[in-house]
Amino acid sequence: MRTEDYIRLEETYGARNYKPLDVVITRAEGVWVWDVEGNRYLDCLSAYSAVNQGHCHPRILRAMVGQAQRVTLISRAFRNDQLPLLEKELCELTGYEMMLPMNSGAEAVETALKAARKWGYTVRGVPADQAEIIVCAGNFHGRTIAIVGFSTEPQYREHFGPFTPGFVIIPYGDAAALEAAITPNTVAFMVEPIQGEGGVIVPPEGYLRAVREICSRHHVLFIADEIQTGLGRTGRLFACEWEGIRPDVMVIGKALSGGFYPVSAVLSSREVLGVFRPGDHGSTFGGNPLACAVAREALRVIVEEDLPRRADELGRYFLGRLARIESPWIREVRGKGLLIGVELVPEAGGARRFCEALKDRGVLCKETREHTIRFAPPLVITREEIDWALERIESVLRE
Ligand code: IF1
Repeated sequence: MRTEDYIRLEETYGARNYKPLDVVITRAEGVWVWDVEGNRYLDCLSAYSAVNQGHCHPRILRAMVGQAQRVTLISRAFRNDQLPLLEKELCELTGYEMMLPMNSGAEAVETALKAARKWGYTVRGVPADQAEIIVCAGNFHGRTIAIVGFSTEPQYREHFGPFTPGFVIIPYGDAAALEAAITPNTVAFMVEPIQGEGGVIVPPEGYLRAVREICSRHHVLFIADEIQTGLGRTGRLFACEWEGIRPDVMVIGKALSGGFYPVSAVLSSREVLGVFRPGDHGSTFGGNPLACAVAREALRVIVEEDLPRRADELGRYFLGRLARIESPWIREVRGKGLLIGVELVPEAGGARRFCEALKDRGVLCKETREHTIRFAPPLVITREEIDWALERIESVLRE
């Protein structure tokens, strides 16, 4: 079968909840992917930062196959020999006291929201069903009804109501707005250290330190959604490290499995995650031995291959080169580490056609918020591979 045959099948049988580029990937390794016609592309999206370790990393593959031959899933009705090891290793790596394993990022976000509400009622004494959680405009935290209910993107909300009450929206990057929005019923503030889907929006220097201080002073949980910015992407193990602050609750996912399996987790203190009693919360696949074995190896690869430092050094190089491109189309180049956005001027007619042109030259990337091209290659990329991509990016943006 050829590209158009696969596309026709998808158009016949698949719901149209995405508008993918017309490239049909059949194989991937490291930063490279191949389509069904044998064409090779450099992946500059990394499955939205889920393959920071590079596609099909051999060490994670070996861990997955080995575990899959022993036991994959037995539910949490019984214990297994992988979850306790992941819990210990992840808590030691991050410095948190406890973790709760889930599968998708949205499920981990929902878990963090439930923990914050129950902490508010049982520890802070907020009146029943009065808990408020503050979030930012331009947020992306997943696609469940509760989460899209506090999205500010009309398309994510339209025709999906009614929504969950108890969420307050403030502008992103404005610490004073957080101070002003806190009430005696506020239990938490949830924020992305950099807004990925919002268009790679980096908040003003000092913003995370300011909101950390405000949350501490008001005894409000500071929840960082590091599902996309975490695990090396921005040049530190976690993006919050750039401002030297520690969230009360941290949510991770995506690269936690290196792209092999949906694995997510909530990390926090005993005071917060200790509110869960047996039967309060769970999921069929959460914390299964296969997921845990994969996540343990995915974390080892991030640390042992020094991926955060690579993202820092190569990100500065990549961003610096992009910022020097002479092009009438570029409005702003921004980002941190290897999470980079090139915002185009409206006259450029939207980023999509530049992504199509880049695909034709062998570079796969994705537009975000219509006018921004996101560049987020796997953190194992080399400087030579960045140069290879830059040649093509410069030629497309100079046209
Ligand atoms: C889609 C966006 C990125 C996330 C943050 C939670 C989640 C995500 C910061 C939920 C997921 C994915 C979802 C995917 C596209 C992609 C995305 F464009 F949607 F926003 F990366 F920027 N918090 N982001 O980025 O995790 O449940 O998906 O595992 O839904 O189209 P998930």
